Amino acid sequence: MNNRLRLAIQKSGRLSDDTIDLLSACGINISRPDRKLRALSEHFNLELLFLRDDDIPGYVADGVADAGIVGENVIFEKNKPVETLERLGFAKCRLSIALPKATPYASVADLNNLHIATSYPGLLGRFFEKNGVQASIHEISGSVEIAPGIGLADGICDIVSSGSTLISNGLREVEVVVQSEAVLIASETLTIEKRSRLEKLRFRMQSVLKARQHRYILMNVPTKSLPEVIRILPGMKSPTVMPLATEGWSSVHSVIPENTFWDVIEQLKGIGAEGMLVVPIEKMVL
Ligand code: PRT
Ligand code: ZN
Repeated sequence: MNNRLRLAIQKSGRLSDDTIDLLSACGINISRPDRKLRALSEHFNLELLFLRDDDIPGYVADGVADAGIVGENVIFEKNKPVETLERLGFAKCRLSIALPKATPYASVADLNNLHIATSYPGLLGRFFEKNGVQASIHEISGSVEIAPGIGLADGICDIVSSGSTLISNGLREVEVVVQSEAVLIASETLTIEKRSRLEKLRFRMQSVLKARQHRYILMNVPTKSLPEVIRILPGMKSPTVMPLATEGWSSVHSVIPENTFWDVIEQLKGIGAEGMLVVPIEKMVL
């Protein structure tokens, strides 16, 4: 019975929707009556614990949860002994130091003697130490970006995503302390049975994440252009090629990475590909 895997996820916040979507794409549907703090998923013999993100590394390190989904920024800050298994591709952001626009800044040495407000004292302290900066840290738990404006600090160290919060508070990003995204973490003391269940979950996640990074493409090309088409689709060992009823034309099917997608499409169009269809992929099992 106690092979049931306990996965800690954020109760409500920026990670919640993407986490639930990912689990659901992995065939794990969650019913959470009355927004309870625990829920079971019948399909995968999984128990979910809904927690504040800050508590997730500690719960996983202590073995109360077997695994968790949380932002790397929180893992680095808490500095708990957990194993990071997989980067999940959402909640991408960075922890950065920002100063009022008018404050001159050329290098980290300009941070000396400043007073910086942050909710990440651990990460910021380590950044200062690594860079030989002597600055003081003022720990606050929220609305960090207003600290310089109200005279509480000379600058801030906070999460940045689009950068618009900094701009609207008259701040300028001067140093990136760390890049972050949501990750799957595991306890270092899992039993063999739990480890094997977690590997199954991880395998499903990898199939979903791979699929999200690729597109399935179908097109008609002049048969004489096939060698060039195959050259343009370099990552693919063997695109599927089928003759069309119309003499001199072939249908080509292939899978291409999302990040090269538009370049590839333009090149294919350039050599006469027609009727291109681009289809999202649900799972990719390699
Ligand atoms: O209640 P709980 O403690 O669980 O949640 P929380 O309030 O501590 O965290 P939450 O839900 O706000 O964020 C959870 C995680 O999402 C963070 O730990 C990051 O890993 C990730 N993430 C991604 C972000 C952002 N993007 C983000 N933009 N976390 C916070 N922000 C905030 C940032 O603090 C700042 O106020 O958004 C503002 C900046 O956004 P831009 O787009 O204006 O730059
Ligand atoms: Zn939090």
